[in-house]
Amino acid sequence: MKFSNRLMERLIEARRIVALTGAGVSAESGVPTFRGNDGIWSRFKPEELATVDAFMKNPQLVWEWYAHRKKIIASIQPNAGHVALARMEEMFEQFVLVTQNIDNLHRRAGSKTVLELHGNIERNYCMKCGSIFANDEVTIQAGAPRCEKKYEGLSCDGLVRPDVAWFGELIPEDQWKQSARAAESADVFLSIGTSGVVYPAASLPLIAKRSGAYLVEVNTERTALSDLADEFLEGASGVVLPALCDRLKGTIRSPGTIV
Ligand code: BJW
Ligand code: ZN
Repeated sequence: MKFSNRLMERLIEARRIVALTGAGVSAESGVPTFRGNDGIWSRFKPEELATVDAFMKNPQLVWEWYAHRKKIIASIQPNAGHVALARMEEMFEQFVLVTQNIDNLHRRAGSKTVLELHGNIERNYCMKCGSIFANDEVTIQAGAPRCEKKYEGLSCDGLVRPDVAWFGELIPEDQWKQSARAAESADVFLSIGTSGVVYPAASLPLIAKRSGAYLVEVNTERTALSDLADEFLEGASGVVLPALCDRLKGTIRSPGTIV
């Protein structure tokens, strides 16, 4: 795969890289994307599964959906795209990975600086007392799991929910602030495998571009961002990213050092 001289120059000169990832990066691991013909939202209505109102109305249904997805995600592995991003982190002085994905595959692939905008499917929390629970601490029962923490001898009994961001909910403030700050100071911003329609995540490439970053998109299809991007790299992230990594290897000797 060929990469432009301009892209290679910008990457070699870059000190700060930000990569924003979406569901497309996990597609090659077997996690379905949300939009498009085979996407989750072609079969399920987001307002029936991914809002707090939907959860309060039918916690059992929403939990069944999450239990199914938790099972799929626990049984799959990071793919070559995840691994390439973890390798890239080692090559640059600062490499911030911002993900909309909740599947934890970036960390499992070895990425260290990961900001999670939409939460993590491996965590759950009590809506009453805020206690955090790992998946193996949650018992899925009729209705929905209940918090078993004891306060002054009495069980909390609050509803436990997955620690993910649903539509209409604020995304985690600390993750957002760090992401926006990283986007503002990025030399190169990579938008990978996301349709770029969900805000505020979708504003990160715009913030980066406005602040002078070189904007690169990796996607199997063009998106609303493509015309604004300085480069559109068409293809699967599991193919494009390892190729880019190989091209960078031998060009960048140690973080920030041009060979
Ligand atoms: C490949 C590939 C391969 C395939 N290689 N590529 C401004 C304007 C309009 C609306 C809003 C706005 N600001 C806020 C809103 C409301 C809303 C929103 O954005 N709505 C729009 C959809 C219209 N946003 C929110 O509600 C957010 N909260 C918020 O803003 O709080 C403030 C607020 C509060 C109250 C009222 C109003 C504002 C929260 C958003 C939470 C999103 N949650 C979900 C579910 C997470 C939990 C779960 O999974 O169970 O997050 S929805 C879903 O979409 C999921 C994803 O992270 C997110 C983004 O999807 P993504 O990753 O882009 O996936 P796809 O499927 O869309 O795209 C995949 C791409 O990959 C495609 O382009 C393919 O071509 C490509 N691809 N294979 C490379 N191998
Ligand atoms: Zn509780």
